[in-house]
Amino acid sequence: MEHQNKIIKTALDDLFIERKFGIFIHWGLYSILGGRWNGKTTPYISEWIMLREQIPFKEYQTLASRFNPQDFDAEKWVELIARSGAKYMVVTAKHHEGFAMYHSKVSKYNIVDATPFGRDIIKELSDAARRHNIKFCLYYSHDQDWYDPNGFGNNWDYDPQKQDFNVYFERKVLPQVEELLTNYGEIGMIWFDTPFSIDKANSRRLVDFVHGLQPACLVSGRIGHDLGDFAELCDNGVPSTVVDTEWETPLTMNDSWGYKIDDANWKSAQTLVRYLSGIVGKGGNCLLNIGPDKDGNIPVQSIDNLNAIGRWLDKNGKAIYGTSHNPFSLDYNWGTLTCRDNRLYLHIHNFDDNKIVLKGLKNRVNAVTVDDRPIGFTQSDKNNEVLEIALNRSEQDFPLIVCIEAQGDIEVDNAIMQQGDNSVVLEASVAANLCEKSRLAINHIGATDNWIDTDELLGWKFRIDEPGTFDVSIVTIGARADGDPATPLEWEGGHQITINVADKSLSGTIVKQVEKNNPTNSHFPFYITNMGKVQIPRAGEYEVKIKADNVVAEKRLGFTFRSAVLSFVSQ
Ligand code: FHN
Repeated sequence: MEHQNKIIKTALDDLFIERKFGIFIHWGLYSILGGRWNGKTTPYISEWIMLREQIPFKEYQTLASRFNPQDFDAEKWVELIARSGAKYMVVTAKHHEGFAMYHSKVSKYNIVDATPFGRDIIKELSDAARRHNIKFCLYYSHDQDWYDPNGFGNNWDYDPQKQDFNVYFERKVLPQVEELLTNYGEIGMIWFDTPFSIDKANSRRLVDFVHGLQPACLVSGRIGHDLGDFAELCDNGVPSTVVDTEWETPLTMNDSWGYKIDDANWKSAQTLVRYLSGIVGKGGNCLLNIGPDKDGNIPVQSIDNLNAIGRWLDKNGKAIYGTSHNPFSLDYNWGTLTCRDNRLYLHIHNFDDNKIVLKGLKNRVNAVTVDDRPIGFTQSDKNNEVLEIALNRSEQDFPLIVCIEAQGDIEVDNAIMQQGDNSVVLEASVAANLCEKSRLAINHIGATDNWIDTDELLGWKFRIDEPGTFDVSIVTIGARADGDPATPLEWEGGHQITINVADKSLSGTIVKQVEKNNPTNSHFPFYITNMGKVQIPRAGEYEVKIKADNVVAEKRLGFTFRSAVLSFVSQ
């Protein structure tokens, strides 16, 4: 056991310290449909079309006879992935539709036996990945299988009462996982997903089975029952502050994972680099998705984005690979940080001023550089704590990386302080939970889950150096009550909230007064309620407490609280 733990630790370090950035590939029979069925566009993500449109498996399986992606070229795909700066890739070997994208002896419903194409793309991609030093990993839907009579999820062809998950698990899952871990060389990770029905014993069995076949193969957090080797955050989930364990976020480039003709909601390369930098700053890995089409072509928007990310990483990779997360308790309003040894990398996502303020660095600074060019800075003598860096706004194209070379190992003051614009941000994820019997949890987008009770109480201590008048606002965020990944976000308001700031109480009702772009995650916008003004007349340490006097929970969401913000108005 100890030996096995060591092997896993080495594999985790390789993936989560050194590699940081991977590419997800969703490719299957659903790619032929591109999200359209009977002349209409299926809502949400395209690889769920079989379930969404309740397509009988007998009809759906005929898609296989149309699968002939003549343009597929494993070498070209992997070359692009390598050029993007990604260091690992995860390919769907079998998604929820139940179709194996490799030559399986267990089920004839596979790409070699059931399509005119007849080639094993997993074999071709695994060979190409090895040539390019990309860690090769596989996605396998171990719980949902809408083709197998005993797999989970298909209740339009099969009667769930008559299904026996164990039969599917024994006859399909275990033998197919064995094929995947036996016939394609070293597999870096196996990405299980949607553990909706699997019991703990089977999750455990599958983990042990994987490690028995390949001890260094990591098991994703979505195996079920928290038995994975690392945490998998929700789709497109970016936490608000550092999560101090190995974790990964799967990220879409538009909204769908599988190819979807009518999904034009592409993120720009700049947005994607911000996601990558924001995720790495919080200690995670970014797994960015591409959904090739029925002919084996990667959408041109994805190709352009990957090339642009690669150019950014060529220049700035030192601030990503091999780094550790932001050493401060919060991100700054200008962006995030990473560090290695005595170097701090500032990832500047936005700046309105011509300078950046960094508070709380205890070390003296030797030099500040952008692209190895020294730039001007001042460091106040008092505890070295305020560092101001002069920046030229024209350098704002992409997250700009500023490198601080400090004297000695980085040491920081982790108190919550005012930002450069004198505002104070109090994130739910770093609050003290002051309620003994709390049922609250912080979810993968940094908001409270389960704030339904009125005895919940969160609090923070923070420091004010620039006293004055502040506008107090509360930021909430949407969530998915039923846990269905393929539905839109919901939100609940109408809660009566009291926030006590430096001994002054403000009460109000949570409404969507302002909708604001969430700077680190376009999928989860912020809804802001203004609560009023407070005066903090003197510098010093203060407290904020927040409680709900009444919570509306008709949709079972409750108060999805993300942060309280004190915006500086005047002195
Ligand atoms: O249901 C799947 C979905 O199709 C896609 O594969 C994503 C990727 O993270 N995982 C599930 C939803 O969370």
